[in-house]
Amino acid sequence: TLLTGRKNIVFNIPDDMLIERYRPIKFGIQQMKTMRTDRAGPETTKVNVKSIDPPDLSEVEKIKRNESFCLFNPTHRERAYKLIRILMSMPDVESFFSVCVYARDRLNTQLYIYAISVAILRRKDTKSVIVPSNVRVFPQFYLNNEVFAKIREELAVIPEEDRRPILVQLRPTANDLDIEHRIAYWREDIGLNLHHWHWHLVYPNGYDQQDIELVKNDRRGELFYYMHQQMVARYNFERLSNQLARVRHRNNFLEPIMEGYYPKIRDLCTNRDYPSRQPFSYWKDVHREIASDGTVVEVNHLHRWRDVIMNDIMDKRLLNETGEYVSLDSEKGIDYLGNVVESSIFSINPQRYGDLHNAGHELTGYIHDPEYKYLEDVGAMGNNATAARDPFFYQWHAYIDDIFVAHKESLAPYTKEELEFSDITVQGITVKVDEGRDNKFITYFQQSEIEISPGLDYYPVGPVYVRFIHLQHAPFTYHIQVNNNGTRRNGTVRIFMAPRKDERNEEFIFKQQRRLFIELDRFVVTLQKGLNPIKRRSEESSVTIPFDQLFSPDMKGNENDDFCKCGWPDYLLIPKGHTQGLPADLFVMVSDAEKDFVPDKDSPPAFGKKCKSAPEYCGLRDKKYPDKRAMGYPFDRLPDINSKVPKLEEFVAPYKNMFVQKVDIKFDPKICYIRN
Ligand code: CUO
Repeated sequence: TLLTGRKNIVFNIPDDMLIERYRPIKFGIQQMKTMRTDRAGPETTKVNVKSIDPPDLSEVEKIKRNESFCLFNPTHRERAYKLIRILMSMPDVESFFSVCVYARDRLNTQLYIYAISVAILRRKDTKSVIVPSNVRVFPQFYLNNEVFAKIREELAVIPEEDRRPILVQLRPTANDLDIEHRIAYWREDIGLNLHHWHWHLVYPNGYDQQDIELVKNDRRGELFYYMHQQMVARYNFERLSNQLARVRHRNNFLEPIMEGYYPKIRDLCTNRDYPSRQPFSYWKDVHREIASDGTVVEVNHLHRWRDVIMNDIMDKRLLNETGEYVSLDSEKGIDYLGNVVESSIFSINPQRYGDLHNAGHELTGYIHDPEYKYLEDVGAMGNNATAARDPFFYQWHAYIDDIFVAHKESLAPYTKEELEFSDITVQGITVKVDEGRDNKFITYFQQSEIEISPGLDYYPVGPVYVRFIHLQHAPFTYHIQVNNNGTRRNGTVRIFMAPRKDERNEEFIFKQQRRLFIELDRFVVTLQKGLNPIKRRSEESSVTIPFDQLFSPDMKGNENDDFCKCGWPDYLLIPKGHTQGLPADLFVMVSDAEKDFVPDKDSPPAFGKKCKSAPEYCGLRDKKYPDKRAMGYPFDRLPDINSKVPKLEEFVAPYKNMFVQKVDIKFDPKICYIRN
C-alpha cells in the first residue's frame, strides 16, 4: 500500500520485493513500514504516491539486481533507456514519482539511479529536484573497500556521539613498486571521478533514434572530444609533476596492456568485488552471449572501425546512412566526429563507424573473463564512476584523442585574422598567490570530510563522515593588464597553462606542447579605451565548481537549473608540480567577444546563478555552448609557423593580444590542512 497511497491498489509484488519485509518502526504515533531511503535512520516519513497503471518493466528487469550495470554495453544501455523513456513519458511529477517508487526495488540499483537521474536532469518539471552527488548514493565506487570495513566496525561498536570520521588512505590500491602508483592520488581522487560520472550523466549517449530529444545538447560530440582531451592533458601535466613520462597512446590494439589495475572497489549493491587486471593482459575477443550482458566485441571490429574513420578523416568527409557525404569542415566536423567515435546516437552512420570508444572500454572491462567462464562481471573501465581510476583509461583516451587530432591537423592553420584582436595589447599577467610569491603557484595536500550515510542503506546509521586527502592549491588572483587603443569593446579572456619542459628537462616544442595546454579559465570583460587592469580570482574559474557544490547533498532553496554537479573540482585546478618548482607556461589571450558571441536568447550569464556552472567542460543545461570558437582554440590546430621546431614564443610573437608568463608550481609536502 505504500506504493499507492491514494487508492490502496497493490501492485503485483515480486518474490524478492524487499519493502514487503521491511521492519516496522515507530514514528510518532503511527506505525508504518519504512521505505528504502529510510533504512538509513530514524527520520522516516510516510510518502503518499499517486495511483498509476504499473508500467511494463519486464525488459528492464532482465538486468538482475545482483549484477553490475555497464553503460558502455549496448544491451544494458537499451534497457536503461527503456526505463528513461517511461519516466520521461509520465505526464506530471506525481506520476513520475510513482514510477520511481514502483521501480525502485524491482530493478538493478545502478540502472535505476542512472535512469532516474537522467530523467530528472531532462524533464522540464523536475528542475527544482537536485540530483545528489553520486558519492552519497554509491560511496562504494569512490572509496576503497577497506573504508567500509572500518565503517561497519565504527557503526557496530561505537555510540553515535563518540564516532569519528573514518580516515581514507591517500593511495590505497598499490605501493611504489608500481610506478603508476605515484599518481594514484590523482586518478583515484573522488572529485575527479565524480566529475566524470556527472559529465556522462548530463551527456548521455542514448540508445536509438527515439532518444534524440533526450540526448541532444549543443555541440555534445565536440564536448566529448574536448572534455576528455583536457582530462588527458591534465593527466600528462600531473605525470610530469611526478617524474613520469607522458602517457602511452593505445595505438596498437594487439599489444599487451603493461599496467595492471587492482581497484579494491566492492559494489555494495551486489556485494561483488570489481575484478582486477593483471599486468601484460591482452585484449581478447569478448563473446559473452551466455551472460545477461550478452557482450560481443572482437578486436577486429575495432581495427575495421578505426581504419574506416581514419580513411574518411583523410578524405575530409564522413558518409551518412543514406549514402551522402558530410564534410569534416572546421566548424561542424569535430562535432560529427565526436559522436561517431564515442559513439552516441548522433553517430551519422553506426553501421559504418561502429562503436570504437565504447568498445575499448568493454574490451578492457571484460579482459579478465571475456567468455563468461568464471561468471565475472565488468571491471573498473566498464563504469563511468570508476573508469578514470584505471591508468589504462588515459591510454585509451590519449589514442581516441589522436583520432580527433588527425582531423584537426587536416584543417588549415588559423589565419592572422582568426587569432588577432586589433588595437588590443595584453601587456602582462601576474599571478598573485595568497600568502605566496608572484607567479609561483603553491600546492599541497589537504584533508576534507564528506558525509556518505545515504549510500549505506543496509546499516542503521546516523551520519557517517569520511576524511580523505586530496590535492589543493593556495588561492590566487590573476592580474592582467590589457591596453585598448580602439573604442570600448568586449573581450574574451582565455587562460591556459602547460608544462614548459619535457621528460628530458628540455623545453617543449610547440607541436607537442600545444596538446598539453590545460584550460584554467575563460571569461568576458569590457575593455575601456586605454589601460584596463583586470583581476580575476582562482575560485571564479569557469572550468571548476567548488567543493561544497560537488559533494553536498543539495544547495538549499536552489533551482537545479544548470548541470550543478558537473565541473572540474576546484581543488584540482592546478597540477601538483614538485618540491623544486615545476616550470610552466601561463598563456593568456584576449579575443574579440563579438566574434565569440553565441546568440541564445535564453543564454544565462555564467555566474550568479543558483549554482555555479562550469561551462568549459560541461556546457549549459538546455542552452548553447557559450563560445563560438572551436573548443581548445587557439591550440586545437597546427600553427602556421615556418620554423621546424617552433616554440610557444614563436606562435605568440606576432600577436599583441597574446602573452606568455613563465610560472612555477611548487608542491609543499609540509602542509596538510584539515577542512571541516
Ligand atoms: Cu568518459 Cu571513455 O568516455 O570514459
